[in-house]
Amino acid sequence: MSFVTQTELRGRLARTLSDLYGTEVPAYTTLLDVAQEVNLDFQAAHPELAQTFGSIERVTAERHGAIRVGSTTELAQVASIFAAAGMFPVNFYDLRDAKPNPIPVVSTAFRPIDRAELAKNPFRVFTSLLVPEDRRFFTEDVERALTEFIARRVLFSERLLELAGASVRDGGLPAEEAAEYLELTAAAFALSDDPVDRDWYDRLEAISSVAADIGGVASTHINHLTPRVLDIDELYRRMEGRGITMIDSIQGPPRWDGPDLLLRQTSFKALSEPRVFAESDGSTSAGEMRVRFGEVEARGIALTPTGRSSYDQMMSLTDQRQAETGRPRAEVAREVWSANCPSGDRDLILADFAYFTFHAPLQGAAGEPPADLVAMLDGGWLRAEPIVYEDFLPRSAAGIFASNLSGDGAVDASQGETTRDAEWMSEHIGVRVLNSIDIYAAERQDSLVAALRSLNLDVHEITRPW
Ligand code: OOG
Ligand code: NI
Repeated sequence: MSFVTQTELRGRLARTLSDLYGTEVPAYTTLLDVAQEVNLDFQAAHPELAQTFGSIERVTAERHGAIRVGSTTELAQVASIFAAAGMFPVNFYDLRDAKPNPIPVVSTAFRPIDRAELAKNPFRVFTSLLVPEDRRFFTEDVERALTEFIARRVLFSERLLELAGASVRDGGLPAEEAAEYLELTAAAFALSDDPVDRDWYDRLEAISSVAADIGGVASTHINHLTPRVLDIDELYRRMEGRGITMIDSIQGPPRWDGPDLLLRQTSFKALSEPRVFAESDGSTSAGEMRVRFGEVEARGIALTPTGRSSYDQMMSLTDQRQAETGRPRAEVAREVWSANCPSGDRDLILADFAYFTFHAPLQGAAGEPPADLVAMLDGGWLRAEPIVYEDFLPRSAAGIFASNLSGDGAVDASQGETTRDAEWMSEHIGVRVLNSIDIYAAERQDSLVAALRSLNLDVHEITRPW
């Protein structure tokens, strides 16, 4: 019988969940159509540029999902289900102190790590964990009720966890078991039609709609699935043209004349979905819930710590100038970027602002190579390729959460926070939460060592900007 590798399983998992979500949220299908149109048009107009951040096949199939869970036990199970498809936790995002809307969760994203795996299918899932212990959001009583409710529910069946364990152990699953794994995973992430306890849900919603979405129901679901586009501004216009109201802005860096940095995202509110509620008198009634939405993103180059701190400064400078002048944010941001951001690959490398891989062209330059990285690039001994940003941005994530919330919720800022970090998360889920900077830096270094070796040079013999 044929064997399905973790890589194949991931591709099929992405497709299975995308099909499921399409049946649940029809506007998502419209979004996929428009994203596809935008990508084809962009590719026709700019064939070279279209492949800068990954092959067109990769970009077309690319999705990120978002899910939310209630306890570290549930998160550890999610970690195992995704490890089965070659996806591992990368980065720790704390959204509890996000401004202006704090969200009572900490998050990570499960994704492939290796370049070759990312190229085959980069499916990633932003996964948020509720923090019921955080007193700024939840009183002791609510914490206890939440923890008990969550401990009682079963999100993932024994069988699914067993299959996931087998795939982790064996590097994939026999065909029949792979199909079963996909079916059970899809079922676990489908919107349930079980009645929702009205009083309990409302009690949580008064505190935070995210808390209600996570701990107010007995199952979990895909919150959104996000396709990638090559021109997000064009997508925004076309969606509005189809009568779908987008959120006010595109989160992240602005559109400008220079290179695409990191990640730009925008979203639209999904329509209300019918849900059955269990009332306190024992009756059931039809109701509506509006917790899911559509999101789309465009990806750019990964930034080094230097580039990232400049990015954060440019964002705050933009906030400050916008507050002072009241001018449109996109316009202010463009101005800030033009004045502060390196505007081409060479400058990005020279300022150690962004990550690239280095390659020695087959038809290299003639003569003796110079002992300096930038001079080698200038002289054609080496070629640089940008590394695409595979992760998320906490500020954008909080903005995406917030723009789709039904109410502001209640936060008691006088209470101390509960410490949560990557260490804490790693310990509680039994898998190391990686830092994406280490991954990008290693990739840059390995590519440079290999390229230089093919020119008979040692990496220690040349000077470079970092
Ligand atoms: C996750 C929000 C964050 C993103 O793309 O930054 C996110 C959620 O709503 O559960 O998906
Ligand atoms: Ni998202």
